[in-house]
Amino acid sequence: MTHDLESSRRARDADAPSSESRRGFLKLAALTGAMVSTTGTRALADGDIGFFAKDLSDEKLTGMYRTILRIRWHERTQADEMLTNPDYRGYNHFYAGQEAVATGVCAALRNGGPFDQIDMVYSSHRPSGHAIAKGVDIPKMVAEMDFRSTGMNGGYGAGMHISDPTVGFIGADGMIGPAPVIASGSAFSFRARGSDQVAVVFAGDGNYAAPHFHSTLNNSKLLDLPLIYVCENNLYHQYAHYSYSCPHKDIAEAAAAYGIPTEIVDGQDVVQVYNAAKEAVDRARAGGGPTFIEAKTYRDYNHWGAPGAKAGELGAFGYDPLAITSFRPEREVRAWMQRDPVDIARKILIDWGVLDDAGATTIEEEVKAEIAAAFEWGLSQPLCTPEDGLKHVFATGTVPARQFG
Ligand SMILES: Cc1ncc(C[n+]2csc(CCOP(=O)(O)OP(=O)(O)O)c2C)c(N)n1
Ligand SMILES: [Mg+2]
Repeated sequence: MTHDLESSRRARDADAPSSESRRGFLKLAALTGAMVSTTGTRALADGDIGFFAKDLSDEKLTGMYRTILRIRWHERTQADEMLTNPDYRGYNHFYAGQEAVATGVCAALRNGGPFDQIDMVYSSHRPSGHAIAKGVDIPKMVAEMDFRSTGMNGGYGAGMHISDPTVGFIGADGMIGPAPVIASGSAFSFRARGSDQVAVVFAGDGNYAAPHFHSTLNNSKLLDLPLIYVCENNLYHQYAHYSYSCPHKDIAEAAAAYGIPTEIVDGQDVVQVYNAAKEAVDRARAGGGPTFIEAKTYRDYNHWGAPGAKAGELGAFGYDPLAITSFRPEREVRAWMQRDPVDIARKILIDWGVLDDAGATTIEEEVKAEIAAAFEWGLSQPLCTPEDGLKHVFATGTVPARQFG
């Protein structure tokens, strides 16, 4: 091996230009490098934050920061409702900690316009971040999650079945496994119709062990579908570390085996996520087929609801009584919370001169007020009634379900 490297180095040196022409060669190489970076076709050197996000307008970058904050304050407010309000019926698998993933990906998508032109997002059982980043009406989502009849889905969807096709948020999915297959079906239809739309699926590390993961990647590669598979590797599925069910350290290795371009990103850094997503979207729109993005991330709360959390504070610590296999060490949770996606986005925007500290704080205050108003409106909406229970189905009668009045 060493010998091979040595001989190839000698061969390369023999071909190298002389020192005078080498300077010219280096100048040319530098110029070419500059051209490559200004055309924005690839990220800069390893460890650099990449080109695409640097090219964004201040307005777009500020919008991404606002989206991260909206998700964060939605989650925190909902957790507080669950902890303090006995009349609150809603629940969620909280997305706090992972905000930069949904925000960075959706910022690279087409989210507005006619239904047959916008990009489609398929979500999971942890959907509120994806929904907000795709642009759903937040007050209506709040109402929906509390089973209100004027909610986004008439109170029928609640936490795990929200959807809003008008912005391309095709919806949450309570089952672990199928969403990537359904998303690849959308991607197939885009290709069949000759549309340049892109389908995105967000799925956790837990999806690796489902057969759908493998058939989706295989088929989307065979058919060159415009599909972006975003694997949110937050290290755990429910209470089990992903190493219990996956032999790879990077799940992206498994996607690479299907011949799919892969990108591993720091899921706490919205700029890194955006850069990877933009490259994937450009590839898909141009007919270049699927991309697999693995975002390394972490959730601040426990798997479901707010056990271990305190009202008014971010995060959940200590033993989750629902845990059956393992639990997350408190030091691990605190270490990840040191790399908070809100703080990272704020710092980048201030470093880049997009915002100053006061401007960033003003946005945060505006978002807190917006989310407070969303909850005030959502939780004042009429509840579903037993008569609503069997609407839109063939059966008649009422449903004496516990969530009614
Ligand atoms: C088919 C199926 N099996 C089991 C479950 C129960 N379940 C809900 S969430 C979850 C773990 C999901 O983990 P992951 O995909 O890593 O997503 P995360 O919760 O970390 O966001 C499981 C097993 C389910 N919803 N569907
Ligand atoms: Mg997980």
